[in-house]
Amino acid sequence: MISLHDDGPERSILARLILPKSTVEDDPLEELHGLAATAGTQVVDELTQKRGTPDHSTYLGKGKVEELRLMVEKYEADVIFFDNDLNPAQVRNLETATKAKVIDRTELILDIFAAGARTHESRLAVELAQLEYSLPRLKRMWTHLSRQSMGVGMRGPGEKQLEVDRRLAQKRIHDLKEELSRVESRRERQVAARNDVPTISLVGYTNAGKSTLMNALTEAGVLAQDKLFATLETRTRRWHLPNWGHVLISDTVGFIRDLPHSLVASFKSTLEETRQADLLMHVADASSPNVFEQITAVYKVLEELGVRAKDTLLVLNKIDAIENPQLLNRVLDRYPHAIPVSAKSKKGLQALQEIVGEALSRGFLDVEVDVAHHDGKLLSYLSAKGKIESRDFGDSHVTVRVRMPAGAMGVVHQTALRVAPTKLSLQNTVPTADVAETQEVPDVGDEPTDVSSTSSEVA
Ligand SMILES: Nc1nc2c(ncn2[C@@H]2O[C@H](COP(=O)(O)OP(=O)(O)OP(=O)(O)O)[C@@H](O)[C@H]2O)c(=O)[nH]1
Ligand SMILES: [Mg+2]
Repeated sequence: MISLHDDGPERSILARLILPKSTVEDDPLEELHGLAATAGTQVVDELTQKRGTPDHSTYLGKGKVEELRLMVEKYEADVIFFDNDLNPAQVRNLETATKAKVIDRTELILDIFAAGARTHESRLAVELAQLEYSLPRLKRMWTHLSRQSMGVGMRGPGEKQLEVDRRLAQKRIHDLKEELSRVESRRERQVAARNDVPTISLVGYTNAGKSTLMNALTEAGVLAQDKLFATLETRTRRWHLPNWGHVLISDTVGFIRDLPHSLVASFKSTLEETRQADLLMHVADASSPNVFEQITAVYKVLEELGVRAKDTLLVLNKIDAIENPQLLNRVLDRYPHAIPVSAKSKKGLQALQEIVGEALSRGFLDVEVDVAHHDGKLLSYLSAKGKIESRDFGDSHVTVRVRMPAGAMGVVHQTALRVAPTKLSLQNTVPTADVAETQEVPDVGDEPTDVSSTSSEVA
């Protein structure tokens, strides 16, 4: 955001209307505070109000609007951020009453995304979401103007201009959608073509520590920051899982509650890795007082994205920052299979690796396949779909030891001379995650290789 003060950043005031159905966190403005800071403003004051329904013209009640006006005056504030979504008339009325710019939750999130988008793909996605957000507002503003200042049949210049703007916006939305759908199908094909290695995708609430965990596991050097939406693109790295071999792990954009629908939709291509991943690692910030709401919000976004029925591991991060062990127990009571870790101190990472290996094994089989020498087709199928561990050439056939995705076995059975479980298969003993024990990670990953990113990052 542009600073209007010579002496520092824009000054903001936070406001939230708490409606009867909303979950009220311990600090109802904590998240908005983070968003306001990420947008580069300095928060100078805040206000909440509980009400049965929003006021239809000013969203908050009259008394609270007057309080806001006084706050703006006192601190020379530039902008008021609302944690709610407001309609255009409410925004306008509040701006008139308080003499400050009024920005609702969706607009603030879009602004942060716009400021952070670095790749061609994420820029397209944000522009589309922003246009879709403002188009109905243009339209409503237009109806409002024509009703108030112009009689029937009169076409003032203001109205004409708005109509032109609206048409331009619609055309641009159309073009952006076309371009994004091209990017989407290209990405879909790219990701699908990599079906030889299992893929794991990190998902989670923004600021939960996904990038930090990715770095801890693979030495990837992905940017991790104490700000919301530090990551807006997808980066995929090779990860060497002891007892398993190479897998691909990707880190992507974080989620937030009530994420604007248009934004979710336009980030589909960025989230393609997630949509096609074999396993999701859902990273949650166990030290946050809102951990339950955040976990729920992430599952909701995954559903909106159409990512269902997938093996998901819940990883409870930041256990080093939990002062009261009761808090962690509270989360573990509800999610007994969750894996407590600290990406920062690397506690619990060893156990995490073993559990990931175990989860991947569920979909894979270690088999010994006898293939006739002339059956080149099956031989290449095995190396395309599976991970070959050894080949023994006999007189009449080759014996291949291979780890295959269970779903690819049908084809193997059609022409193989013999298929049997591999003797001496890898052990899948999974020790329980012990929070109290510090576990250093030996040999995590090899050279960090950026095998794919949604597009190159700007240095
Ligand atoms: N105390 C503690 N802090 C952590 C841990 N993991 C991450 N953090 C901090 O949490 C903040 C956010 O970390 P990121 O890795 O950027 O989080 P993210 O989930 O990638 O966030 P976005 O990309 O913004 O969605 C940073 O300040 C990290 O240093 C942890 O295990 N313990
Ligand atoms: Mg990140």
